[in-house]
Amino acid sequence: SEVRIAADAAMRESDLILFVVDAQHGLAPIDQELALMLRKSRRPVVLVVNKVDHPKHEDLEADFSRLNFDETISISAAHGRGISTLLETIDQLLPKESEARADDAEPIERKPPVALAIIGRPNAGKSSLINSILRDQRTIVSNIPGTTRDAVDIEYEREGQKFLLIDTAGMRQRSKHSTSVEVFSVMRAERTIRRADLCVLVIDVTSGVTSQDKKIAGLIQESRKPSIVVLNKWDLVKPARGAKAAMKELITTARETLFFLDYAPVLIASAATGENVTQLFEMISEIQRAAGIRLGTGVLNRMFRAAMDETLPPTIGNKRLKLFYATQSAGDAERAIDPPKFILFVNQPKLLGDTYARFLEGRIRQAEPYPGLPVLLTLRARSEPREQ
Ligand SMILES: Nc1nc2c(ncn2[C@@H]2O[C@H](COP(=O)(O)OP(=O)(O)OP(=O)(O)O)[C@@H](O)[C@H]2O)c(=O)[nH]1
Ligand SMILES: [Mg+2]
Repeated sequence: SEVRIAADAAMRESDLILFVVDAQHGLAPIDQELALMLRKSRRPVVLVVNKVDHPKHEDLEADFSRLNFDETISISAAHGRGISTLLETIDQLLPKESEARADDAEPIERKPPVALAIIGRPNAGKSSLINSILRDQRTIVSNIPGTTRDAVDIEYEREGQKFLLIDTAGMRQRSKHSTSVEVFSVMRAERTIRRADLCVLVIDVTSGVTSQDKKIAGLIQESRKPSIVVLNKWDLVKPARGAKAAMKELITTARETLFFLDYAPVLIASAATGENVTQLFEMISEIQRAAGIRLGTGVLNRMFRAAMDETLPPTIGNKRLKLFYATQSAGDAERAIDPPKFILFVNQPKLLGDTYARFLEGRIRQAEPYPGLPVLLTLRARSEPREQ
């Protein structure tokens, strides 16, 4: 009866049933019973006669013809006989993707998980921050062992949004005489940054922003990744009075030191007490929301034209950048957080220059601040439109 219950449950969930029987054993009463159930289920069935290890066993199949299934295939699971035929049959009988979908009561909303890379110097409190996040009650946790000894991916869900928290080993300075451990820790961090949707840079506020922190921030900026800076261990420096002002000052100093990562909001928190840890997720959803904001083509072109009239692009030789048309890219729906990307059709892309690129980026941010997000500019060469 256990077999019957299990088979019954499996049948109800299946689009196609592989009914496996044992050729060497021959037709058994349970086979006949199951065959009856399967017919009632009205699902497509392939009768798979297993253990036909040798062509001379093929007549064993005949025994099962009494079960009267249209599709019968003899195989040897142990030796791989008949498997490709079986696969072809499965492929033919399975409902196509679209039909299977129509069956579902409700289409599942596919919100891709946000990969959050937690990076920073050794001892900054990265693992503690993750622990503090997981301590929160609104969490569903499961552990996935990382590919390396000290990089761990943790699945985490909060208010319907899935996250992948990536804990990394502390990034040590790559010195002249760096050990292989140091080199690998940097390489690993770089790889982690690449697969992250958002980088959380954890800084130990008791030591302030060090040159090493700046290096890591530089890696994030160069990879043009969405980012948040967390000044951790606030509990150790929080004054009894004037906490708000102290907080403001620490944030201002950090922003000044990390001026090149100016799009990253700075949060002061304590992994130890849990203070402000919730705010991290408020920031993340704000960044996600901002990533969805698009500037209309009309607005964008008027804005660029005005900016370029006001501050002329630099000249290289006697050439000056000319903008013909700008548009915001449609974006990549597969990415959990997709930074805004603008395509500028110009006379010569190399005439832009870094300073002027930053100026244009600033103008975009005046129209739409895009907190936490890099603003990406892609320049494409177009020949001058000819006068009519
Ligand atoms: N007081 C205080 N201590 C903290 C806080 N966060 C972390 N610590 C302590 O700092 C030390 C380092 O914390 P970890 O979380 O292991 O740091 P980590 O960045 O993961 O370090 P590595 O994995 O070695 O790179 C531990 O002793 C923590 O208890 C905090 O917010 N406040
Ligand atoms: Mg750690």
